[in-house]
Amino acid sequence: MKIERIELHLVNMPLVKPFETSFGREDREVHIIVKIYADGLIGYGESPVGQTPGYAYETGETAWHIQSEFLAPAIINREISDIEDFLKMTAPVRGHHFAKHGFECALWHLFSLQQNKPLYQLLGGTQKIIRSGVSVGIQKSIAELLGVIGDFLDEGYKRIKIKIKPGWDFEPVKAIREKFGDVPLMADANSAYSLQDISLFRELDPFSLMMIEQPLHYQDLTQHAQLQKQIKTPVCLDESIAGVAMAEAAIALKSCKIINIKPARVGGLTKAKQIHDLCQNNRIPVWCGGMLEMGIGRACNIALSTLPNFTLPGDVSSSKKYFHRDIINPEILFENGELTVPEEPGLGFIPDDAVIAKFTENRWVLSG
Ligand code: OSB
Ligand code: MG
Repeated sequence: MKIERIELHLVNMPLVKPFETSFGREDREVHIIVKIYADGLIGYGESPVGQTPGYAYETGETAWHIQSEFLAPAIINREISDIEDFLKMTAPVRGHHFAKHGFECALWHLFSLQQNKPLYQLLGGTQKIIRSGVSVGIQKSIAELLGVIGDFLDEGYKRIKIKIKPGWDFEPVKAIREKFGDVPLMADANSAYSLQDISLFRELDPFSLMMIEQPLHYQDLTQHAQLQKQIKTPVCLDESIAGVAMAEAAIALKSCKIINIKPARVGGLTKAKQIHDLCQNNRIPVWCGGMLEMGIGRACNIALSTLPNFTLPGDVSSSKKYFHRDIINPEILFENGELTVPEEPGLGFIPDDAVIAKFTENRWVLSG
């Protein structure tokens, strides 16, 4: 198909509740919605950038720059017959995975519409029902944390992930175990610790967490391998797996037993699927992480989660956990922690241009 028009929309939506991690607190999400027009069809993608370079180096401004100055000019007016073509045309741009993911998702969406198939089938997904947990940010007190977790358990979510940081780690985990028994529980440190904190990780071992996510430095693989040798809790990597090469290295070095796959972090669905396949061949279970996506990015995460090695509940969750009104119809709703994957061609959810327009604070267009 020939790429006729590309639009960027900077969409700014308040979160239902502020989300706090070891690297900061966000009360709104400002993401780039990408629209690509070809053959009378429109594909949508989302770049779920943070407002600070606290999780990844990209922000809305860096992604906008890369998309408007490099990615859009590389594909406008060009014939793209499959995703491989897009990856070749944009290979000269190194890194900037969130920026690339927004474009790649829009193209996957276009191909799924053109072939009249759901995106999950194009990806090779096999699971018809996917399961989700929730990621619970750092709260003001343990009492509040227990309240929030109780509400999510009542909604039926399949596992609880809490964010931890030094000073908010052992006590909250202990309190959750005391109040909720052996609920499936894990902790995400977002790189807040070092190997010097080994005594804390040993103290956490008896709580039988499903895993501890990204305890050490965001680029590290070797120290995670040393840590994994000394603790029983499985180490899961998030930030450190910035691409296929890092996943290969992590497996070779035994840096982790589980990998969190986020398409935005690894540069799109193609790379996400490659990491999935690699993990499957090495018997490393994976799950789909989240970046507080709006509906388009979330629909893309749902499609990815249907691949067979996504055996652990993800952070996908219902729209209403994040936003008062999502940008797609219908909104995403997990019931009892489960969602039946839609069979309609495309993303399975219809982007709502009126809602997108209402929250858009900047636009950019390139026409062929
Ligand atoms: O580390 O998984 C993470 C949110 C923003 C940045 C990083 C992370 C997260 C989450 C929330 O844990 C995932 C979600 O619910 O979308
Ligand atoms: Mg994480």
